[in-house]
Amino acid sequence: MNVLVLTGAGISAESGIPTFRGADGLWEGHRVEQVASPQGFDADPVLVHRFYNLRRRKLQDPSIQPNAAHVALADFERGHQSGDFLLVTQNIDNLHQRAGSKRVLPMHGELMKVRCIDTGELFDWTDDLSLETPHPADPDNAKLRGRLRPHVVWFGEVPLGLESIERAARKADVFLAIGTSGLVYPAAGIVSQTPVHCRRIEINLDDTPASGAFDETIRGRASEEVPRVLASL
Ligand code: BJW
Repeated sequence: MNVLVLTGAGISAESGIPTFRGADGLWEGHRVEQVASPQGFDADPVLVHRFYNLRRRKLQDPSIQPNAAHVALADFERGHQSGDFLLVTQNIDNLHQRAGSKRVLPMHGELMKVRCIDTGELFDWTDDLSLETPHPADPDNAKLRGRLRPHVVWFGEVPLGLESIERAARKADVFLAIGTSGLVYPAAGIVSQTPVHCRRIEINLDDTPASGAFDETIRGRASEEVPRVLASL
């Protein structure tokens, strides 16, 4: 049985990380596009750096920990011997990895990494980032200051690992979408790449625009429903 899982902000909500489009959506007063697009970054890099700095700091707060849904996915992967497994996450937090998941594909990037705007080189990162941050490759070079950006995929940019995702979708026997609003593409279109025989299961607090594409729609909290559904597979 080949299993493909897609997770979104809802799976981390119960770990204390706010969703994007919920009532308590991130960053009071700022639309997602304002802080998550190359145009937003060009228009106000200080604001965008601040947005990601706050999130990077919060992710390192000891109170933010993987919840039962993250742990259940990691446990399932460990015990899954009879087929392929891939966990595609739209989340830039590292909670799946911290829960012990190995085959994780963070299609919208990773908050704990930064990228050189000029070369694409990646660096692990725990600190704040600013227009003054020295470049780790050449810290004394003043021209390279401010040439780092968060390693995240903004609107209009191509998500990571799309070929691997499509390959996994085409051969999936089970597709599980957890805590995602189904509004952002291409993630929202993965369900339509799965074969006819695939069992498609959506776990979410509410209906989403994608719900109609699923065979089973389970309404409830990820921390309760994910362990239950995985145990039943
Ligand atoms: C719970 C829960 C609990 C809560 N238990 N559930 C018109 C039509 C189609 C597409 C487009 C279009 N116009 C433009 C586009 C493309 C655009 C797009 O999709 N826009 C739409 C908004 C219309 N997409 C792109 O630009 C993408 N790139 C692209 O298309 O490139 C072109 C290309 C593609 C393929 C090949 C070649 C070229 C890039 C998208 C990048 C998205 N980036 C962000 C920011 C990442 C960095 C960061 O985190 O800051 O990704 S935006 C933001 O949305 C973030 C998320 O990963 C993403 C999805 O959000 P998610 O995870 O679904 O969260 P929410 O908050 O929306 O939903 C949470 C859900 O959880 C809710 O449903 C709750 O009910 C539920 N929930 N608690 C269970 N306890």
